[in-house]
Amino acid sequence: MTDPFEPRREHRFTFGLWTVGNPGRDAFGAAVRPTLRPPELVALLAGVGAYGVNLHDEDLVPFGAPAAERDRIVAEFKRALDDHGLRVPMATTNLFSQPVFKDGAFTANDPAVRAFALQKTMRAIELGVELGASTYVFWGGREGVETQAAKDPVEALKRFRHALNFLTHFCRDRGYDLRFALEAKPNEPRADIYLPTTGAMLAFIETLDHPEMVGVNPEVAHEHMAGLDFTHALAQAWERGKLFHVDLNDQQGPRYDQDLRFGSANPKAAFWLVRFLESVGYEGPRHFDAHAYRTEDVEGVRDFARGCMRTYLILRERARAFDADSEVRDLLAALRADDGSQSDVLGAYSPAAARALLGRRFEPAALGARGYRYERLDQLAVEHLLGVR
Ligand code: GLT
Ligand code: MN
Ligand code: MN
Repeated sequence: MTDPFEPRREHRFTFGLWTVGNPGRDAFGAAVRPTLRPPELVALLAGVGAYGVNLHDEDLVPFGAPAAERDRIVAEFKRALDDHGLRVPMATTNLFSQPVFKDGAFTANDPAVRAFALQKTMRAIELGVELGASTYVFWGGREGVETQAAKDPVEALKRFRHALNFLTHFCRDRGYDLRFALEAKPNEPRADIYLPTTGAMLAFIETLDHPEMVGVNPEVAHEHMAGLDFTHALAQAWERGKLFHVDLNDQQGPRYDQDLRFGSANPKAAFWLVRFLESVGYEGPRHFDAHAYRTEDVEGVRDFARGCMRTYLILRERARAFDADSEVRDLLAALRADDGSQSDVLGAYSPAAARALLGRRFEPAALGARGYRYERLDQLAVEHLLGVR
């Protein structure tokens, strides 16, 4: 019998080169795994059933590499992609590792740093387009401060807006069919990062020259670091047609960014978010921005990658079972019941509707006495999640 949770190409799962390629270096210790070369990472991902691989410019081409070396590396990488049938749906720029970006990139105080950040991003966009990417992610890791003395926060927003406008114009000039996806994070590596949540990004997008080109890339861990509900972030983005990409991983509460295996820390939150993505018909890539525990060798990295994808597929099946459960359906039908008696006042505003509403008598005590059966509904979700139903 075939395993229904075996990841396959058609599931469109993707990983960053920096995720499966993470050698386990952290703030307290050195690398614990060999650094695999990009073509080796392509082979590893193909071997576990992934659809694609995403990258920062520097994940592939070392910072400052001469043009001839860049071309050789890119050609070798493309051969590996072809040999293994992997795609590059998303690309991004590393604007955080080099010392030049220690004060940020697009929001840095030094105009030469801001200009260099734009140049580096234009070159990275060219690379992404060459590799066939259709989404370009912006994660402003160092776009923030440790002290409010450092930067005018209003000026910082203007600088960030200028950069994104410049880059959308650049893509249009070049005829690139690329959509930008902005990724929020509240802190780390800066003490406080600008536009710290998906909601903040969504408001900012509307102020751009080409808002239609720009959406979001919410990350589970980042919203959880801010103590927020991830599904709500997804929903707000989806409702505005702005869910261009998603970074799936996990996180234990509001602490440093853990980038844990998807669904490993908070499977219930993962259950709701998978149910959401599947029920609305999200068609973008399911990208895992996570890495294996530092205890793992390369085989453990494969376990990690398979685990992310399997858990997604298992939760998808669990969510379907929950929604097909007749008791769940009955409870939800009761919650959604509407006898139409308020439809005259709950439609669009009109002076007549306002007059009717001001004159209506309600029975708040009776309305307040109702039980909603959310306890039963949630227990049913838990039982589906735990596999006993
Ligand atoms: C970095 C960060 C991620 C971003 C990546 C894209 S790099 O690992 O923590 O959340 O998605 O720049
Ligand atoms: Mn993260
Ligand atoms: Mn991310």
